[in-house]
Amino acid sequence: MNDEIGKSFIEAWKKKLQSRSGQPLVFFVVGRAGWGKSSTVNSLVGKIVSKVDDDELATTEVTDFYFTINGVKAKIFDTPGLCDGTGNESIYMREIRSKISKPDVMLYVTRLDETRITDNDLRGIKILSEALSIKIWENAVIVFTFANNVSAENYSTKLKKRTEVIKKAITDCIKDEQIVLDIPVIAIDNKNKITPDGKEWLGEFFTVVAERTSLESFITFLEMLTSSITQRTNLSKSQKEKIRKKFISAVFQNAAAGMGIGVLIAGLLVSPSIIGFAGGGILGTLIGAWLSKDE
Ligand SMILES: Nc1nc2c(ncn2[C@@H]2O[C@H](COP(=O)(O)OP(=O)(O)OP(=O)(O)O)[C@@H](O)[C@H]2O)c(=O)[nH]1
Ligand SMILES: [Mg+2]
Repeated sequence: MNDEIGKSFIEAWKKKLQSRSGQPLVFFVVGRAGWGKSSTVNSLVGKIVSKVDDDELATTEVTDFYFTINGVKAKIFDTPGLCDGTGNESIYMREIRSKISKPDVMLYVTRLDETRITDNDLRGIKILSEALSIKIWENAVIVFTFANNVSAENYSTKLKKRTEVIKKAITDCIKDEQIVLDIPVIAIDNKNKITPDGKEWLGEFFTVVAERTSLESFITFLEMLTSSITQRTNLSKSQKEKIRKKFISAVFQNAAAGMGIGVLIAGLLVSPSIIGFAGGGILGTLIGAWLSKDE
């Protein structure tokens, strides 16, 4: 049987691995003090990498810190004070512009159990969009924390309303409806495995973040989090399918243009080189998780 697709996949992937060499994955986390930014990052990566505090800090500087998971280095940018109204606009602009390299993904963290949006939130959105360009929203996910503070009866209405409010604020600021329409929204609760609708949120959270992560960094993102996520939750068939598609696109990029993704998927799932991949290590883990046939 012809195994061209499988072989070229492995080859393209190995080339990608060599070219990336040590560049960290860049996460940018934005939101008000105490609204769960650090907890959200910890939930995503399955490890305490960011300090969770109950006290509010009053720094107004862009801070960054590094952590390593599964041999992959990541960098997180945090902007204390940005959405709290404590800082000076021009200082922020300068700080953000000079310190923040283009993030691979941005988490815009806000509480689900809040109702209004304040001038400080608007100001934060405006500063971000001006300092980093409105393109930053193309890699953004809106994360609603404290989901379980909302009752099961009110949950879906609340989620809908809160989404409208936040999206309207971003639209008013960046004046690009399509970009805002495309921003995925997820409700989570860092103190609970399930949200008030009774569903486990971690798999969906991972999937939406993965979908918004830049294509250049996507393989690195998977290398970092695949074993962690598959150990902590079961992804649904459709979540798995989304990751699989992006994984294949990230490996082949333009090389497989012209061949439909459906054809590639079908070929890869039955490819002897993929199925029998004996390299073990990270390649084996990713193939096992994303390129094995669903039961
Ligand atoms: N119930 C509940 N508590 C949360 C949730 N997320 C965070 N917390 C708690 O809220 C407090 C603040 O959380 P952090 O993750 O430190 O918030 P932060 O936005 O990083 O705060 P700063 O770093 O001070 O800006 C901690 O006591 C967390 O345990 C959540 O989803 N649900
Ligand atoms: Mg924090």
